[in-house]
Amino acid sequence: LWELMNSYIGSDKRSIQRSIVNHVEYTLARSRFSFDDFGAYQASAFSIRDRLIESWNDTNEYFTTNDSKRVYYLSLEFLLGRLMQNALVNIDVEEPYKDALMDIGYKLENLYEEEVDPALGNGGLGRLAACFLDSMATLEIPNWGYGIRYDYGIFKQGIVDGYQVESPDYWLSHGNPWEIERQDVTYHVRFYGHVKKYNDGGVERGVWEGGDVVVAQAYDTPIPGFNTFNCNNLRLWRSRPCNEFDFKQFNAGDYHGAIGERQKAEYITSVLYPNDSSEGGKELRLKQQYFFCSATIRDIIRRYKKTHSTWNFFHEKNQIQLNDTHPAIASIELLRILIDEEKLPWDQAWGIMYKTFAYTNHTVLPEALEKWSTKLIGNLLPRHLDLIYLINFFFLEKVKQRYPGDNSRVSRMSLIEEGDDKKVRMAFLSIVCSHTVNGVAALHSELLKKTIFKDFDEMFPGKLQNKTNGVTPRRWIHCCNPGLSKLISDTIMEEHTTWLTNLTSLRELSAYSQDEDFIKRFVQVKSDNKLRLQKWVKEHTGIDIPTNALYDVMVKRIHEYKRQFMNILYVIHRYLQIKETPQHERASKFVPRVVMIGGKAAPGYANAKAIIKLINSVAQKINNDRDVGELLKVVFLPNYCVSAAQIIIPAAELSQHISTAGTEASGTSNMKFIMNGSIIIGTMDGANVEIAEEIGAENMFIFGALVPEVDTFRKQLHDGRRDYIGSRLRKVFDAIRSGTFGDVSTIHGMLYSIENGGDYYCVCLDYYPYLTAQEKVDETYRDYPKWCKMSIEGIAKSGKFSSDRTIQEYCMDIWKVSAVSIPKPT
Ligand code: 26Q
Repeated sequence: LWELMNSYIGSDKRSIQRSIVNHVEYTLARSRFSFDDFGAYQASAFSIRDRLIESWNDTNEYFTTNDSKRVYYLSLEFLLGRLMQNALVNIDVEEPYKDALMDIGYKLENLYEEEVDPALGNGGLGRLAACFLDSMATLEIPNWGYGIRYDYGIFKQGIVDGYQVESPDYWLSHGNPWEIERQDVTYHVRFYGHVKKYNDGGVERGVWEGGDVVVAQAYDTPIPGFNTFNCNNLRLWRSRPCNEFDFKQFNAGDYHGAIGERQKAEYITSVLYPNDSSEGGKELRLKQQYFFCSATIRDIIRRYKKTHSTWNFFHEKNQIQLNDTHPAIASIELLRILIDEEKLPWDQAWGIMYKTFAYTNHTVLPEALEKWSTKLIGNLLPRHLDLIYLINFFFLEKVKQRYPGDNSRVSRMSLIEEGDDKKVRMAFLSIVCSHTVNGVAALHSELLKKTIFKDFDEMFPGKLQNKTNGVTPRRWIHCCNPGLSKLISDTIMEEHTTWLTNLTSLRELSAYSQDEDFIKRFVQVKSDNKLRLQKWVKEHTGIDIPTNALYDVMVKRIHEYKRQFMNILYVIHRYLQIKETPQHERASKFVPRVVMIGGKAAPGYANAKAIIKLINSVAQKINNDRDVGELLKVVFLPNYCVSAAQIIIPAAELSQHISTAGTEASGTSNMKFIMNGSIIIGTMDGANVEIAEEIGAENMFIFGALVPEVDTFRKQLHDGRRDYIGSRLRKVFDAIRSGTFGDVSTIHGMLYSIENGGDYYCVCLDYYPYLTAQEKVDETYRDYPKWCKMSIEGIAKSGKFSSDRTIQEYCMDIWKVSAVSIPKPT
């Protein structure tokens, strides 16, 4: 068979061209002699995929032969972004493909633009999963990601009359050349039904029968590492109807009814839930969670059984990481299979599960913690609810033993929240079922120990760890900012292949933060990127923005806690100030600015939508005020997504990360922005704290209340304090209400609430410190060499925030797994 196979595809121009043209002819069945950019994109993608499949196969075979320990990353979201450039860069053939395509009349950059963004995630959590996949492949960690192949990713955001309108993102409409459909990898997944219990020599076991059965089918996307032959996998599950089970209905003559039943099965993986703080109680969401967890656990067991005949080594060979509680039911599914199907004793089954799972928490906001009604679980997954009750019983026995008489602690720690509608606390369940739990930034992990997980930290000291997030510098420096990447390579005299996997070597740039030649080139790169963004803005909004202005950016999901609202209040203030200043004094008082804000609001989140409307209304007014001219422009960047981020972030000079202290678990765009030479204006929240530690507080604009001050202010609000709106803020509120920005009545509710004790996110507390920090921004920008020095120091000291560092820490402290390097084919 070896002889039959074309052994490894060459990287010379002719081989590349031949493979592309072959795909045009045989895969796309289009004419070799005329194909458009989209055809060229598809054919190139297939040609690249062929290369990935070679190393994918070798990698998996090698791991199996060597019985390598594997890590499985379970997530309901993978926000991969476009794959073509990433694949070319990682396998180091971007230049050869560029040349080969140029020769036959295509520009590679144009082909990149033909790819749809696979947007199977909401925001930070999904993008983190994607960065982790890149780092694990790069670090040669045997890893597979597991998730759902949604037909519809996160909705597309349009802006009509200033309001957000959502439209479906049917990303598969032109096919997906990156995935491999696995007709042969399928599992049956059961819902509803009933459980028969029996006693098996003292162990209670269950038989789960009846209900509905659907099929999970696998789709694989190869995940190449950077500068390695290793290629990992992302396996996404799609739901399909099950053939065996609806014969009866067909035979009874109910043809339409039977087809309808089949369609219900497909519905499970139709659409990603567009909420990035949990939305309570939707049965379909729980179905999605269990559906993919069940298929995943069976797949992992099947792989393990290929090389093992006992359960003794399961946890030593497999580590499963839960990306938040969304896949938490996976641990119960493993336990169920071990007890009911594999017939293991309880203690052994429990031990295997416990030693296999670890859980990452991404929020301390109590309202964002997942809770599922026991009624819902009991109906959909009856056996799992049994097991959860059993786990809770054993667990609470231990709590009572440890803290005799402390009843309030027992009810606080119970996995079940009592009440009319009893609920399972999924975070507590995940803690109890995992060997390790982690937060995503130092401050966040400390807060977990002090607040929502305090009792658990006391009972299991050391179980809660910190793993500060990171981002992949391959996508977030090299791909999105090729100019900067080249400047870095030239300056520190290293190939990008070296520093991109050893990001702390960026420190060498520090020596050049005041070097005239370097600064000149740095400024050139930034202004090229600003030009690129200027074009993008014109194309997507119709708005003309100047390039000789400070580019001030805030892009992230719209939330009250993130405080885009405070940003726009300041913009209004700045506008009013400009208007009050006589023309001839303006140039010396104000630095020209373009304020850009982008992000999606969850479709049901009224206040977030009202904030978007306010931003657009303010933009409309200011941009059309000839009197203000180019001194201030405001843009709402529509449909923020990974591919937009790759244009926006490299062009930013200032970026805003201004959440209320204690609310943003980490943030990851803050890391991307500093790597691209943007200075942060921000609060002491999430990973900003560690960024300040690394790059020095003097290289950021830090302001605002710290966590204890936030607590105090909230107490005062609670006790009736109402004197917190100063005169300058009052003026801004008045301007909004008086109709200066047209009809923005949707925001009036929020204004009223903030004025009347409802300022939970402390906008008024931080407003004045924010103004002061903004003044400092202007003052510094006027001293441009100083500004450049600060941004270069930021880049130089951003090395800690490579997701390679994060993954190394997970490997050492949680998974205890090491690299397995696939030998290069000869
Ligand atoms: C839960 C239940 C039902 C429906 C939706 C959800 C849901 C979906 C997505 C809940 C939360 C999310 C996403 C959360 C998220 O993105 N969190 C962010 O994670 C980043 C990576 O750790 C952090 O940097 C951010 O601070 C955190 O907000």
